[in-house]
Order: sequence, then C-alpha cells, then structure tokens
Amino acid sequence: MSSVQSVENLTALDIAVLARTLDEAASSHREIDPLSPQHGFRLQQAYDIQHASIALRHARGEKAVGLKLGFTSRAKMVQMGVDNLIWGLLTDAMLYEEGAEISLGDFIHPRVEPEVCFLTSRDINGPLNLLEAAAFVDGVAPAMEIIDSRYRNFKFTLEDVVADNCSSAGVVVGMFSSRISDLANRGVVVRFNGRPVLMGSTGAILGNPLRSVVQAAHLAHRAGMVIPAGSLIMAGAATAAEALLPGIHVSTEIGGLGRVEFATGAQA
Ligand code: OOG
Ligand code: MG
Repeated sequence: MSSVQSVENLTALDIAVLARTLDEAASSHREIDPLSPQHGFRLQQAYDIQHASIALRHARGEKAVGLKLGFTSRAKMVQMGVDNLIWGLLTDAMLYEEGAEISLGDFIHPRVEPEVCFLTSRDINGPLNLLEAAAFVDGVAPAMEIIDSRYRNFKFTLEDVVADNCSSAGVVVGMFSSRISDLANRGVVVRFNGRPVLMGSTGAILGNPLRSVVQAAHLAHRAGMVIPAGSLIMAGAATAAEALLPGIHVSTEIGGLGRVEFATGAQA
C-alpha cells in the first residue's frame, strides 16, 4: 500500500507554499526532505509548483533565458532511478561565465554533467519534427550543467524533481557554432584537472541531441508556452553526473564542437 494518502489535492495555496519552500532551500543552500511523500502531488501539480517557484525568481528580477531537458539519456535515468523525460526553466541567475571560478558555497551538493546547448533563432510555438527543428536553431555549443537537488542525499521521486525545477542550479556554455547537422555521434569527455572522469557520446542524448529541441517544442506547446527566439535549450546530459570537488579545473570536450571549462573555488 502506498504511504501517499491522497493525490491531486493541493490547493493554489499549497502550491505557493511548496514553491516557496523549494525557492528558500535553493537560495539558502539548505537541503530539505522530499515533498511528495507528505503532500502527495502528481506530475501536473509538480509542474505547477515548478512554475510558481520560477515566478518567485522572476519577481526578484531574474530573466528567462531558456529551458533544460532532463533524463534524455539512459545513463541519467539509471543513475537517478527515474525514467521519464522532464523539463525545467532557466534564468540568467543560473548562467556562469565560461572559464570562471565557481564557488561551491553557492550550492548544497553540486554535480556536473556534460551537455549540448542549442540557441534558438526563431520563436517555437508548436510541435516540430527533427528536420524542422534544425531550421529553428542557429547555434550549438558544448556545455555543462551544474545540478544541485534541493532534496537530502539527492534522492527524489519524479514529481519531487520536477517541482524542484529538475535540480537546475548552473549552466556553463561554450562557444556557439553552426554545426547543427551530424550531432548524433560525437565523443564526450569530462575531465577533472585533466583526468577523464566521464566519457560518452552525444548519441546517448535521444540518439541525437537535436531531438531535445523536438521534445522541448512538444512540451512547451502542451504547456501553452512559446519558446522565444534567442532561447537556450539544454539537451540533457550525455553521461551520469559527477560530484564536484573544491579547487579543481573542470572541462568538457565534445568532438567537433570544442571545449567548455570552469574552475571550482578552493573552499568547499
Ligand atoms: C535531475 C536533472 C536531470 C539531465 O541532464 O538529465 C538532468 C537530476 O539528475 O537531479 O539535468
Ligand atoms: Mg542536465
């Protein structure tokens, strides 16, 4: 028998309270217990909580810069024990300068993962197929996402991670190029201080990371949202995520796309 007593019973007030709880955990860098076991919400309400927490960021002046997909690769699904594609919203406060030194004090238990980032060239306001998607992006870059679940021990249900904006915490994007075709099998290597710690292929991302643009178009359309021209779309990690350590140099190299890097501050 499930420990969840009832589902889809959240009021607008409950959604606002849970959004604020997650927002405060993120801004104070303090972990919390997962919310869904106690509050029993379903996926649609998890997205309502996510959107309410992003609205709090916008109210503080943060600007929308795009969106991210999660669990677009088997490696990630297996690592986190979740098997549905999910999406979250990015703001400018999550963008870190390429090459910067990032303080781990900004996070709870940050992990890094190698990604591909697309830049949209036109508004996307409906579903697209793979061929059409290429006409809506004019840049692709090697990228890294820093994820930082607000939940204790990085443990969550699908509903919890969606409410928590899919663990979004930081995005580092390398140089954009127009090499959008032929992304289906590029080697990916993440290095800590020059030592490879993660290796894979862009093919791990839905067979071709451009499919993440197709998925983003579909999800945004279903949610009644337009993805404006100039948005970033983070395609999802090609490998499992790796815990960040203090005082290291982190780089990701993607065949044909180049390298993206940052350092972590010496203090944990
Ligand atoms: C959820 C975020 C998943 C990805 O690239 O698959 C994600 C998590 O693993 O905490 O960002
Ligand atoms: Mg990710």
